[in-house]
Amino acid sequence: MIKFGLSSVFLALALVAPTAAFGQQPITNRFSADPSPHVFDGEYYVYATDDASNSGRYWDSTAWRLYASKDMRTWVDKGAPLDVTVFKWARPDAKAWAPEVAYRHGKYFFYAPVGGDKIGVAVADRPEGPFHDARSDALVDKSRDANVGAEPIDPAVFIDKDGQAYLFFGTRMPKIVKLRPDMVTLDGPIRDLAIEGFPQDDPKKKYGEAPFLHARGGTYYFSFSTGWPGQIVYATSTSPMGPFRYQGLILDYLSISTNHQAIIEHGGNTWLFYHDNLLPGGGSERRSITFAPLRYNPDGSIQEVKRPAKAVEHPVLPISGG
Ligand code: FUB
Repeated sequence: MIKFGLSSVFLALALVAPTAAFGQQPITNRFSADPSPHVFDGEYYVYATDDASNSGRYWDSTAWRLYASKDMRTWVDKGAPLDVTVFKWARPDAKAWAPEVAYRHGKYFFYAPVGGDKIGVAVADRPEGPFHDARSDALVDKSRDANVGAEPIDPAVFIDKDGQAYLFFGTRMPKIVKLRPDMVTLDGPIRDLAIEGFPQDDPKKKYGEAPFLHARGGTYYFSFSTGWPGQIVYATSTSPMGPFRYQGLILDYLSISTNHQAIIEHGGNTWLFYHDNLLPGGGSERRSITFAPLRYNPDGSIQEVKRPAKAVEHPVLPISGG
């Protein structure tokens, strides 16, 4: 029988503990939601809805939040890179919901749902800002544009390998519109995105919100939340414009009313970012961001991500101030 000394046991635990933490702990002890994760110049950035500054009764914060990390273990709170007052056309108390950021031509573009009926776009030279309004009006405006749906929120930008950029957004019906190379102008009509093949025996399997597109090989994966509460599910297509075919579950219902995901690939790894109820005092309006490895089967289908059964009891990662 091989005997291990206590010190070698501690050493072994120390070596495995950081990996085990992935997907089990919030990236910050500040309430935050709707992650928009990115890798810019080898550093990880997560733009977020700031649940810490809302009323606790509704998602009525008016600024977004940014967290950064060099190793995905220690995250730095970079403060508020943008607030709604940057958009002069917006009411100063307009709610700031799920953000998206895209990089192109040396600029960082911040797609900001403002007030539930408009999406603004701001631009900066650095990931942390300062961001300024890239237009003098909204990029998407329910009172101006056709076919924006009930709520033009939850923007997600995908830039294809041919350079074409697409903006996805919307609740209950996913919307897609091309962006011009300047990234701040719509190019053509806003269209409904078709998703076919939802299971006939499950009326809860439908599009709710949180659209997100990523590609792997020649396949486009469109993931989204099924509603309130929602599961994260996905559909696939051979084109970003669809039609997409329903495939299956990525992340099951949480204990809170919303579910919102984003997927990044870096260094050969794929990560699912989402929000959950992981912090003391948390709930549907006080969410927390975490992430987990996303794995594919040999046929390209996505394996379900199983969140820890008692995730809420996991300790909080250390955080340093920004
Ligand atoms: O954070 C406000 C809203 O909750 C987002 O826009 C939705 O995606 C949901 O997460």
